[in-house]
Amino acid sequence: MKKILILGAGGQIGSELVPHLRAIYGNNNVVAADISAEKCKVLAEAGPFEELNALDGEAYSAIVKKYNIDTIFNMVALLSATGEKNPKLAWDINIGALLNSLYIAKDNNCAVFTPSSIGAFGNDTPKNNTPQDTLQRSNTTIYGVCKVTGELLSDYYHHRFGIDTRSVRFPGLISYVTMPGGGTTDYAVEIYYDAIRKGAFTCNIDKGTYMDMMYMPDALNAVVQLMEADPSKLKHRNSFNIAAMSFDPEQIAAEVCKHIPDFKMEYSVDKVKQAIANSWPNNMDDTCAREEWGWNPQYNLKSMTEDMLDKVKKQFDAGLI
Ligand code: AKB
Repeated sequence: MKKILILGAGGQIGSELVPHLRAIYGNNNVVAADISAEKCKVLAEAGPFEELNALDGEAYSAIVKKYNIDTIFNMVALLSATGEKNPKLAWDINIGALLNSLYIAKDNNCAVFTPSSIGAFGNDTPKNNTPQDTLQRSNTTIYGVCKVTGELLSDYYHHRFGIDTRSVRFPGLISYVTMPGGGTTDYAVEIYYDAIRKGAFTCNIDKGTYMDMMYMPDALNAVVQLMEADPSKLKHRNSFNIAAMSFDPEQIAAEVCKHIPDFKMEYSVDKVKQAIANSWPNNMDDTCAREEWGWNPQYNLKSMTEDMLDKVKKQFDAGLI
């Protein structure tokens, strides 16, 4: 990875992946691109930035050529709950951006990273210790349909054209820089903000609902580790299960209570999100990622909660939230 392009730079992952990669590979070697320049002011001040609609193949291709890009991170996505409000738009954006990335990668000899998700699994998938290679046929969301399609397309471009495509199935990602938007796992971010702001939280996912979750620093390390992995060691490519922790709302609330003893949580379950959560794994088996490229997460629920509450409290004290 010498010249990197990150699409969707203003999103939850992109906004942290850009500075992470710039710190490793140099500011000028990491080009941030997003449909909204407004969202990316900080990123644009620190290094190259391009305003780009990833569905505009010509403009996208011109940027890849302009900077002599060799690695594309396609982080453009409409998340699971938002996708259900407009499935056609979700398909057009999620698959349109991916197809452009693959076509352009083929023409310019680029590697491509595209995130998949626990959303690539459905009701027929084994819920516990979900295997790397398993049933993905009963997906209940357009987001999931896009993720499965994305995995297949990326593997196809690798086998057919030799494109270096790689991917991980991200759990719900928890972070304090940019809020996620329209995901099923968003409650696990919102709880920390409401705990600091109000000492209380209304949870839209029911108690007893387990999902895989991950703290952003581990997610960023996973991306770099996978993209730097020796290709001869990779038996899989699109996409690796990666796991760090699995909890239900009661467990994260109990962890918050250790720091804010008066914290109160009540439930107002969102039926759409709950149905999606019910169709996803309780916890994934990530043995292949550990064996093929050394995946090894650092954060668990306890250490993540300590750090999240500390960082969100600092934002609150500074009047930023
Ligand atoms: C979502 O909830 O849609 C995402 C995901 C797990 O892919 N956070």
